[in-house]
Amino acid sequence: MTASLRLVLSHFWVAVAAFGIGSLMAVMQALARAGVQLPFGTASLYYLSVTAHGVLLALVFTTFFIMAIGYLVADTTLGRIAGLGWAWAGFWVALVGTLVTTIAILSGTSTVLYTFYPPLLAHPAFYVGATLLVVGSWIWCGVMIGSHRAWRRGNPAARVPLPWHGMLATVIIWILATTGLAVEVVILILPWSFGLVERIDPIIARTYFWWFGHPLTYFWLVPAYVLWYTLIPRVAGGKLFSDALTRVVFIQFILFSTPVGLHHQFTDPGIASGWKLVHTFTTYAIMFPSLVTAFTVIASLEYAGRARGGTGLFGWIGRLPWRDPFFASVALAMITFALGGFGGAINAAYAMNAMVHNTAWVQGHFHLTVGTAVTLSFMGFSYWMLPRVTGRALVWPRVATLQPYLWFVGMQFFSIPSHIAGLMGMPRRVYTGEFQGVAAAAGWVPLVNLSAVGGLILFVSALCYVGVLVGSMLVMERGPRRAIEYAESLVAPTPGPSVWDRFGVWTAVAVVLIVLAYARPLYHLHTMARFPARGFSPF
Ligand code: HAS
Ligand code: CU
Repeated sequence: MTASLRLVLSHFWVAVAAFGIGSLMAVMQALARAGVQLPFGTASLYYLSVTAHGVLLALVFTTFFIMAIGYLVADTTLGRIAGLGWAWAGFWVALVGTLVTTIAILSGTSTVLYTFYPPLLAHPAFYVGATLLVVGSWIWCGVMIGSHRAWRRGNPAARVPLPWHGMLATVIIWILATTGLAVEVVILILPWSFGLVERIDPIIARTYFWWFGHPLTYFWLVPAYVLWYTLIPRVAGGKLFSDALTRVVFIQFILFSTPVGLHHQFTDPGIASGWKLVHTFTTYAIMFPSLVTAFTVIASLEYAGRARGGTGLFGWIGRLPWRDPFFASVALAMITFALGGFGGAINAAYAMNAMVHNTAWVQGHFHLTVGTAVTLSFMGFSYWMLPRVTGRALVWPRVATLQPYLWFVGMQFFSIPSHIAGLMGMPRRVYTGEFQGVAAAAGWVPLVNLSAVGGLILFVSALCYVGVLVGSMLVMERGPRRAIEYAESLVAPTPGPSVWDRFGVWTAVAVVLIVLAYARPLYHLHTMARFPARGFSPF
């Protein structure tokens, strides 16, 4: 195996391990919330578990998986990863950070959930570890940009390969996003957690957090889109409908991912409502590339279905390779995302947000989006990638075929009742295990129980996923490696760099948009009389 592929696999296995542990926490939480008596059935252990679940899945699994995709795409499209030594350094820094944060959580001193909102106070090790994870990912960004530069020097007149175009957009989104996080953690949280300053301003901290938190979701989504656009049309037996539209989509994500974060703070005081409304509008702008994606990817699938003999208005759908685990994963992820995106539009509407904010609706929303649109795409990709990188076939192909369907069904059971319970007023992040038998919560109980059934199905699916991957490594012999090939475009891209390849210019425009969206509200927050809080931990 080449050195580059070893790097890809190392990131991949850390992601799978984080996924496995995070899933175990998830099923226990779903059962505990339904009032099933578990040995750890206390509120403090419940919140500890939710913290570990959120950090390991939303932050660790995604980041390591995306770094793996990035290196694989660099290796297979540019033919290089420039600076392997740096890449390994980044890997170890991120891994050590992950371990430090995980230990801090498991020690019971850092039950602050994955958003770590002050004044909830964690052990300093929690923040130091999280910082190292981000620093490791920055090194990844540096290696990715270095690889791009090296490739560009050797190929001044070439078009940026499409999968790489998407991954480079991911890198830029991540750098813009984590700037806000760096301000929050380095300037506000670390000095406070080490006791150097006594108080912290929760709203200012949250504002920097959501500068980071929203583009974080597109840092997850864009690599999934890279798989949808540049691999799935080929897996389905067709071609990508439009290379040009795809590039426009990736650039739009660079532009509009960040200046939207106030849509998480519609109910926060101290931010003028006019600015909140501005962020509603920019949020609707960032829905546009996803609508284009729905169009382009479905058009590509229709082309594939017809190439496979499908006729009539819908006859092509049945002809698609629904037994292929990668295809099925992405198709089910897309169907789920149609629902999740619809919910997102409701969240983003300034006035309607009041109906759903801080209710179980929100956890329903993000399990459809990051928990399925992204995660299920990554799972399917694992089945496609592992045999190609290791030369080992999948050990139980039928289990791999069934697994995405289980995830899909489990997630509908989990998420749809969560949405309904949210509309009925059930708060999010509340240990409902203690609500059983409470009259005011009576309406929620059947919905929480349905969610628990979903949690069990999801857990079986997660076991199948990890089992097939680990089993393939243990049982299957190494064979010849199959080539990694990307989808062709129906219309060949125009040769030579175009305006969509001008990443520097687009990044500069994105910075201007961030300044326009945030300068005034942040200036206002920093200059008005504030009443910062002492840190506390309820557990
Ligand atoms: Fe969100 C809260 C708005 C997308 C993740 N979101 C969250 C939180 C997370 C999250 C984690 O405006 C909770 C944060 C917390 O802990 O407090 N979200 C949106 C909007 C979109 C959106 C407008 N979210 C995502 C994605 C995520 C994600 C993607 C992760 C990956 N979200 C919000 C808002 C909140 C929020 C508010 C705050 C709520 C509150 O009050 O706290 C949009 O990007 C969605 C665009 C998507 C579409 C769908 C396109 C459909 C496609 C597939 C079509 C396929 C079909 C069938 C039809 C417009 C591409 C295929 C057919 C075949 C045959 C295969
Ligand atoms: Cu958001």
